[in-house]
Amino acid sequence: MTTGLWIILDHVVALLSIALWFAAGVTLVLRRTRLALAVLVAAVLVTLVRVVTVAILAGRGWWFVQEKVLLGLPMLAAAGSVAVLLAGPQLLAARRGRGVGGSARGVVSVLTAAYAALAGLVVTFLVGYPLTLSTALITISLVCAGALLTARVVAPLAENTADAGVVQAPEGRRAISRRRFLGWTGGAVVVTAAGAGTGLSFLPAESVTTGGGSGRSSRAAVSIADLRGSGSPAPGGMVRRHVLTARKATVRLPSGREIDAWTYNGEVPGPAITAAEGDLIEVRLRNADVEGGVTLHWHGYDVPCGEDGAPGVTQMAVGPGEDFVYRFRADQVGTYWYHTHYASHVGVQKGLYGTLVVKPRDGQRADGHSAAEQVDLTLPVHTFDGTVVVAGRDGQTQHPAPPGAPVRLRLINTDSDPHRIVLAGTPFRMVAVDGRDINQPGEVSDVGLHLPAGGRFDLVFLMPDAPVALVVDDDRDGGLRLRPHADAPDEGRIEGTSSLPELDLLRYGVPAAVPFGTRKADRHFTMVLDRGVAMVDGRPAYAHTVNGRGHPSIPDQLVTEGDIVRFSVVNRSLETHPWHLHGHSVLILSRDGTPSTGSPLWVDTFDVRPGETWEVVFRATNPGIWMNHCHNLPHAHQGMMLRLRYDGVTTPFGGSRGESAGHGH
Ligand SMILES: [Cu+2]
Repeated sequence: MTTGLWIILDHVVALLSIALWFAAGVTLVLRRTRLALAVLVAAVLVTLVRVVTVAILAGRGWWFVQEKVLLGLPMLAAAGSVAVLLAGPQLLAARRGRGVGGSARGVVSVLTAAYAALAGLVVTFLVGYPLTLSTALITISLVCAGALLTARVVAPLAENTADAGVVQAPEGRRAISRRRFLGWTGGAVVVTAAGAGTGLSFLPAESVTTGGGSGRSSRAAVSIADLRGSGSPAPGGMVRRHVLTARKATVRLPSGREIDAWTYNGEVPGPAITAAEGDLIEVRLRNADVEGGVTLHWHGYDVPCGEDGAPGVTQMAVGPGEDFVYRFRADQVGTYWYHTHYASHVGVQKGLYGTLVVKPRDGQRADGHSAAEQVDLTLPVHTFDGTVVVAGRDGQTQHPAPPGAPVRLRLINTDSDPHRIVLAGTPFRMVAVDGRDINQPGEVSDVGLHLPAGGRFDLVFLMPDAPVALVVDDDRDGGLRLRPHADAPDEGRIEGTSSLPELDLLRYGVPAAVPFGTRKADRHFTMVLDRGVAMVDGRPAYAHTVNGRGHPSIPDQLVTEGDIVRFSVVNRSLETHPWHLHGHSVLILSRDGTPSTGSPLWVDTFDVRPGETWEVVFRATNPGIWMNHCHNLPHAHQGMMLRLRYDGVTTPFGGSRGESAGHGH
């Protein structure tokens, strides 16, 4: 069973235990003695089951259980034990016909166990990892406060009925005054602990984490404004000039439907930027009328930091009437894309994106096909108003492809959620992932491909003498069709795609040498992804968090140029998080402890699904301050975003229309 399923099962068992402890308390109050005894036994048993589920989760990683092991379960174990010791004997006696079973103490102790069970689950949902002393103090105080209040409410009720005779006696009165004294003292302790916990939560957090490396800056400061791209192409290369004007426009989809879009040059996707290796790409971005601002981020392309398009970090957002020129050498071959990085959760979805494809200079690919012979389609996958569209800029979803022709499909997921891709009707090879070639990709067929948000897959095959269908999300009516000749039937073999197994990229292709040693890292950062209450852009929110915090309160990760840097990315939440580091590709080492055994897998976006733990590594060779975030863009907007900062690099762009002021990302 996957860790994600164990997380869900543990939540279910926790909910059940809460319900049973409360039911035990209520049946005790109602003096349904037999029922109360049965429910109490059930509550204890389910609590023991919970110990098992938590133990199994602990085996998957400490991150998944820390607050349960250190706070939730001990609290429930303590309160539950007291409840069993106080209420149990009375209930057993009542069952044998002696006494009425539910004393005030018994009721209070059982209900306190219920509060403890509830508090444990609330802490998991609202705070999660890491557990802090502040959280523990506040939680325990609240449970104790609940116990004290319950004692005040329940005790007189119980006494009025069961112990009516005793209360009037002098020793009864002494007991009451002793209880009052204990109540006030307990109340004072609880308020003090809660106050201390609350105070601790306001302590300023670290602003930088060093990942075990040096934190002291010995370097002369470099401004991001000076980390700009090369001014000229490589020998033999040319300058590829573009002007992209961001403006609102009405755009017609392939289906014929018209939508209100935000566009580059009035088109969605924006102009296709293509270049040959060694060319210089120069793009002037203008903003006509997109309020707030726009930028261009070259997704997956390791440009110099000043060209990266991260507002408030590498530049100011380009407001209406303003412009900005990006310039960088096309020295990475492959399939990439560009998009706005300002309020990108809205802008990209509305159409501010386009494709960037760089081909080898000599026209020959590693796979031996001549570039000129290929049917070469660049295909962003984008969802408009709930409809998934797979089409190039011509909007066509039907393409001719002569039998025997080498075909390359460049799939780009421009959405915030993953897509499942099936290529039906031909075997194929996945020759590149995120623009980087796979070593000796084997031929596959009848497999599903999991394309993360922001990710790219290059698929290559020889066109058969029959139609080929590209099916997205198992929707047989959508997607793309290639036809060998005009009178070929429309239908490829597209039935039953949902049952095809998923191709595991960690076992695809053949191992090869990597350019640096990956066993020892100079710095190691762990990012635990979850949901929880956190400050996001200065406001409290039910955020998507990294290590319990939201943007911009997540500490910067500090690296030094040349460092080997390792990330452990852990997903405690129930949603998929496509993790994306700017300015670098990362090498996948393992998923859930299982090492990558196929081709070296270099990616800029990797999907961390619920319960998964990924280990990746990269060498810090591109100085700057780089966004490091979830590429589910609404998640990033709701806090799941931080910065990787090279020692000595500074930014002058932290002011208005920066990241904090405008949620730019
Ligand atoms: Cu996410």
